[in-house]
Amino acid sequence: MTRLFAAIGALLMAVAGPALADMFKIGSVQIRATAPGMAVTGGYVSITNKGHADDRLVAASAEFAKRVEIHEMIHDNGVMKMRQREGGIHIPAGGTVTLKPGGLHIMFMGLGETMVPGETREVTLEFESGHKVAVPAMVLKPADIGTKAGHGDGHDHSHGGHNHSASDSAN
Ligand SMILES: [Cu+2]
Repeated sequence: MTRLFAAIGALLMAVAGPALADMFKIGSVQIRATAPGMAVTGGYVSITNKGHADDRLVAASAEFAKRVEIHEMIHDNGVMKMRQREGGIHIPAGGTVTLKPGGLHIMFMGLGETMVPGETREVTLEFESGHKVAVPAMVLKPADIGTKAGHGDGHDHSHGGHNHSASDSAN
């Protein structure tokens, strides 16, 4: 029995370790800042599938939101509307999909706290292949969304030192 658990443990480590890092290249999630009391906001991220098989972003979750959905924008009689995207987002092998304002996005609903620019969070992305990836997220003013580290170039922009809001993150 012990041997079995050891074997499973080794297997899990193998799956969660370098193999996963090789599978995707994911930028930081950019979360749109909210005013106090707002219950909903959007998140944007660039995902590259480095694997040899197509995959699909099927779900996301975050501690700060009761419900997280994958949304798309549609034209409805000349009006842009958003709705939950059936079947998630297809990410072809070797391809990159960028979620950005006006297009595909992650919708965070039932926010338990205000999203203050400069703060960092974590968002977990779930793929059809079964991979779950926890991704760092940063809260940005709407004007800054897509301008920082949002173009899928994969560079690791770490914006440390921007957290001047520790005192007013009301929990
Ligand atoms: Cu939405």
